[in-house]
Amino acid sequence: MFEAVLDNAALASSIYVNIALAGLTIIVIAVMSRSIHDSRAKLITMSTLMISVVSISSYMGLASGLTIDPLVMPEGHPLAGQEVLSLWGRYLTWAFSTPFILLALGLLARSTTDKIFSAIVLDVFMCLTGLAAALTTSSHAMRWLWYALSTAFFVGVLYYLLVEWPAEADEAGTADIFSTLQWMTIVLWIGYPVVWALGNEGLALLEIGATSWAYSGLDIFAKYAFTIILVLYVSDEPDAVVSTSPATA
Ligand code: RET
Repeated sequence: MFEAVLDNAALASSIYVNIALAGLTIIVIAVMSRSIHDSRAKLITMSTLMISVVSISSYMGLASGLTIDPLVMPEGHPLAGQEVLSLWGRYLTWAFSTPFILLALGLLARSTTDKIFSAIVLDVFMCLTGLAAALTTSSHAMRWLWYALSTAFFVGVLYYLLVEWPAEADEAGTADIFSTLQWMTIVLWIGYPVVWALGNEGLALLEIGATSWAYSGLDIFAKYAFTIILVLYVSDEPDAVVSTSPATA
C-alpha cells in the first residue's frame, strides 16, 4: 500500500503536503501559545493545536498505507466488481479531529457544556457512519443508507453552527470572528459529503487522486487556515474570550 500511494503522484502529494502543513501549523501554534496566559484563551488555542496533531497522525496513517485498503465495490456501484482504493483512515480520524474544531467554536461562542457535548456527539457519529458507508461492500444501497444517516447527523451539527452558537456568540461579544469562522466551517464542511458523493467511493466521477486532493484541499482551509485565523484573534486575549472569574483564570 505504501508503494501504491507513492506510485500515484496526485495521491502521494495530496497526503505529503498535508503532513508538512500540519507539522508547520503545530510549530507555529506552539510558539504563539507561549505568550498566551489566560486559561480560556489557552484552551481555545490548544483545541486548535489538537486539530493538527490528529491531522498529522491521520496523514501518516495514509502515507504508510496503514489506513488504506483496496475494496471490491458491490453490484450497482459504477465500479462494481473492481477494486477501489479506500482511504478509510480519513473518515476514522475525522472522528478525532473535527470535535476539536467544534470545541473551539463552541468555546468562542461561550456556549454551554451540554450544547458543545451534543454537537460533538453528533459530529463523531457523522464521521463514524461515514466510515461505515465507505467500508460497506456487501450492498450498494446500504452504502448510501449509511451516507444518509451520516448526513442526518451532519444536519444536527449544522443546527448548532447556524442557530444556537451565533446567538450565543452575539451575547458573548465574539459575533464578528465567530461569523467568519462559522461560515468558513459551514461552506467547507458541506464540501466533504459532496466530494464523497462525486469521488471514487460514491458516483466515481472523480478518480482516486482527484478525490484525495479534493479532501486535502478542503482540509487545508478547514483545519490550518481556520486554526491560524482563530489563534491570531485569541492570542490578543480579548475580553470577550478570556476567563471572567479569577477562580478559573
Ligand atoms: C461524509 C460522508 C457521509 C455524509 C457526510 C459526510 C461528512 C463529512 C464531513 C467531514 C468534515 C471533515 C473535516 C475534517 C477535518 O479534519 C462522512 C463525507 C455528511 C462534514 C472538517
